[in-house]
Amino acid sequence: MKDEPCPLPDDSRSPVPPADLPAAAAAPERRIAHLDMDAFFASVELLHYPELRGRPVVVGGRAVDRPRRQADGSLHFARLRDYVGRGVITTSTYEARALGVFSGMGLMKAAQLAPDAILLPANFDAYRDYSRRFKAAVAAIAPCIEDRGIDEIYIDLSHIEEATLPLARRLKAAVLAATGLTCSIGITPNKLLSKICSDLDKPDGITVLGMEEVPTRIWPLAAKKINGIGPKANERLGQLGIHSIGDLAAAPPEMLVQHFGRSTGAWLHRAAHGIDERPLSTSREPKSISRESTFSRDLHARHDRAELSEIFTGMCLRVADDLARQGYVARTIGIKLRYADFQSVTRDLTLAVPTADGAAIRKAAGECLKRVPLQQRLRLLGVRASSLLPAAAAAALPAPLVQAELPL
Ligand code: DCP
Ligand code: MG
Repeated sequence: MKDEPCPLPDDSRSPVPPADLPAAAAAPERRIAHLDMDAFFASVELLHYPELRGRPVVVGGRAVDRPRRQADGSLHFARLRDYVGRGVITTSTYEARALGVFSGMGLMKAAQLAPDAILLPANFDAYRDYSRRFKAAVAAIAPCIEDRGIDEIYIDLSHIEEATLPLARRLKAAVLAATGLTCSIGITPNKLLSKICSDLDKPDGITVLGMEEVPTRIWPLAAKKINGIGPKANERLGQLGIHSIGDLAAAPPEMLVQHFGRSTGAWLHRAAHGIDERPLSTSREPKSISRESTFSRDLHARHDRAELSEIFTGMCLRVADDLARQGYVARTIGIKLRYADFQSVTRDLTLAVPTADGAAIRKAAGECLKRVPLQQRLRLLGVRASSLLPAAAAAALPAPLVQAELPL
């Protein structure tokens, strides 16, 4: 049974109002918050090692050594400069960021910028635990939540009768009481603007913004601050002389459509004007289940065939286990490869019959693998199951329907 705490969306209203209709006319203004934890993994580590507060600290992967207890009882923490390997930073404290060290950066490269920064291993169980705690604390005040991952949520505050600022402070206080951690909140009429705003006053910030403030407070920001404008789109916008969100808002929509296609072009135009009617998606159903692994050395499809094949099969079996444990079958199986030069490719295959079977997943993933170039060495391999269906619902599918879809 699924709890449905949010008001039901009105199906008669299209999620995207026609272009000639101002958004405000389509529906009453909503009040949506985006809440994002501050330096999340690193902040959880600081709860365990309070002696590190105020120091530059980075969290690496699982393979990084844990702090060692010394003879005098104190802990010995590893320094970035002593790290050798291919790990990357998952996150860093604000003190480390001041030295130029950010998420995604290779640990050895980071060591050149901040050799004395403390390096800690990631402890995902602890992060998941704190993630559950902060979400439960928010849900006790405002139950309509869209879970966006381990450290961020959207919250619909439209139906809560409390002024925005006191409510935002109450949410932050509840998160702090439940976890000892700070977060930053953006509150605006929609998800797009709130996501931008939660980042404007980090850490420990509250940013409230109305539509009338879009020109003054949003337009000066870089175009890539819009969630959905990735590095590639940003580069293409730059080539067109579009750097800020204001530049984008001023660009003729036809020009955007010409360069980015009809739907992306139209979306860019609307996003730049702060228009976003997407409802919160409050379902708890996962969209996909995946496993991936970065190798400790680059592997070659032919020379390291046995090793790769073992890893690949193991990954497929783990995806199958995850599906079975969570009670899903998947209709689409995909793979992801990253080559030695960091280029990535993905391929997927839609099955006639949804499955959670390890052998079937291995077979489908193998088919995908045949469709990618394998001359270069590989850094990373991943397997993903998507288009998920609850196993019980799939079992109830009428057999003729399933059979009719079997390939001949
Ligand atoms: N993360 C990761 N790899 C990345 C980026 C992030 O593993 N490339 C993890 C570590 C982060 C967490 O996800 O702690 C949340 O990501 P955020 O982007 O919200 O970053 P932080 O919470 O660390 O910092 P901020 O205060 O900027 O939100
Ligand atoms: Mg965060």
